[in-house]
Amino acid sequence: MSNKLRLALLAAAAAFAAGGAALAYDIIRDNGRIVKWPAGTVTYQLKLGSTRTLQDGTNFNSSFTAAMNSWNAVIARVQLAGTVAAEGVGGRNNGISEVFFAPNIYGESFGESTVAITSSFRSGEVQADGSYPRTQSDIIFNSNRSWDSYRGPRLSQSSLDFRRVAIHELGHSLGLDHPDEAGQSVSAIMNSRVSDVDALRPDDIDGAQFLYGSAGTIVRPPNNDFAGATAITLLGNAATVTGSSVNANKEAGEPNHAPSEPGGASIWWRWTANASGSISATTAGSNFDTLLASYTGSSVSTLTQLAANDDVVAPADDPSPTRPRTSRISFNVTSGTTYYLAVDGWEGEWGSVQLNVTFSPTPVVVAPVITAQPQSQTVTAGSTVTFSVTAAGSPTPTYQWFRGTTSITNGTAASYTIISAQAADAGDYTVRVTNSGGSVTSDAATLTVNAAPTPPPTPTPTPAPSGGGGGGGAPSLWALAALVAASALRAWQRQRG
Ligand SMILES: [Ca+2]
Ligand SMILES: [Ca+2]
Ligand SMILES: [Ca+2]
Ligand SMILES: [Zn+2]
Repeated sequence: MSNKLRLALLAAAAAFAAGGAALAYDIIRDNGRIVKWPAGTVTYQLKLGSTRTLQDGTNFNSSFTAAMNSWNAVIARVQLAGTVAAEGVGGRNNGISEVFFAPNIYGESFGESTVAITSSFRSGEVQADGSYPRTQSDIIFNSNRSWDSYRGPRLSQSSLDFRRVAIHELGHSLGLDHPDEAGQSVSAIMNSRVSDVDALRPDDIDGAQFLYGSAGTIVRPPNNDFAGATAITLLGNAATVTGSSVNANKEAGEPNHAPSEPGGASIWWRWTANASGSISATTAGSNFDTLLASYTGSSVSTLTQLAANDDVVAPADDPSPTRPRTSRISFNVTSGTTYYLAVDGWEGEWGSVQLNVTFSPTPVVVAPVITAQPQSQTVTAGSTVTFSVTAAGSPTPTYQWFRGTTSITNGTAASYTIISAQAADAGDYTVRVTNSGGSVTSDAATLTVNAAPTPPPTPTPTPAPSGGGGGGGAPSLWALAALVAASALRAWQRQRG
């Protein structure tokens, strides 16, 4: 909402830069002097009309009154008031401050980009504080434009939000100029162009209070400053903390909490990691358009930024005005280090903050340790044999069994079973237990396989069975057992003889 036509006595607006780096507002000056209303009530005649109901339920006169009240809430020596008058166009320098729609500025063109203008007059009597007194302000809204009244992001150029333009023009009437045209990059409703900013920003308030004093002591949030960051305690591995950023501001030297977003109303938390891992943090549940960033460091002007985010859903992914504008970050943490989290508001917005923090510890790696060794066993041929090992470790270990030096296919569990042990299975068994932390091999467990018990001897010696058509290979196991029985019988016969 540019005020391209700076009428007569407001022609000389100079850049203003006083005091600390946080000041960015611009004050209208004339002949080098501040121009402002004398202490008291400033009354405007409201000639906007009350008949049309706007999107937010107001009409133009009541929407303008709300705009006046947003300034009244923050300044002391002057208050703005309205008296509703007949709808119509006001008169230039007629001694009455008037607010109205008109297709031109007392006959002069609005120009292409101007949606409203504030035309002001002053007296030449220099006041005790060195300022000129403002005597009259007319605020003229371009009736060639399409107007409505609503909160939030601007809907379109063809549906201008009357309220934010009224707040802006009242700022001119109070004596504020455009900070962005004075070389500042601060977020402010006093910037020269209509934007998504729909309410006073901290910089606007600072400027108005410079001129008219504060409506009261501003109570900043307890965690407004980096040095006052509130400690977060995790329950388990998560925490949800709440706070208010109302009346928060930005410290000198404070970084931006999202790329290219200056913010302006930050509050701080801190958390000390007692283990390494990663943090995921969101502002879901907050009631305004947040910015969120994490840092390490010991002073606000020397911080190292770890992560920063404006919107969970970027405009490129969802251009709709209702996309979520809370923020989400994640970053790695090291045990023993203190981390700082700043929640700020886009363009200095503020409100109720909810900060949700989730900690994911890095898994601890413990190399495997065998707590119970496999045991040697002596069995009879044909028995079922199970070797077992018990091992601890993280991550959960894997197993590989060996007979001698040969790894056993399928021997990959904590126990290994031989269904029917035979002499050929005899030997030394070991198991190697492995995880990402290392591996350990068990003691050897020896398997001894004895021959199966012989059947009771019979009175008639039984000749050893032949291979019986089984070919010329080694005797079958049954045949081997029979041979053993036969030789035992012969020994017995020798003893008798
Ligand atoms: Ca007038
Ligand atoms: Ca702050
Ligand atoms: Ca955001
Ligand atoms: Zn302007």
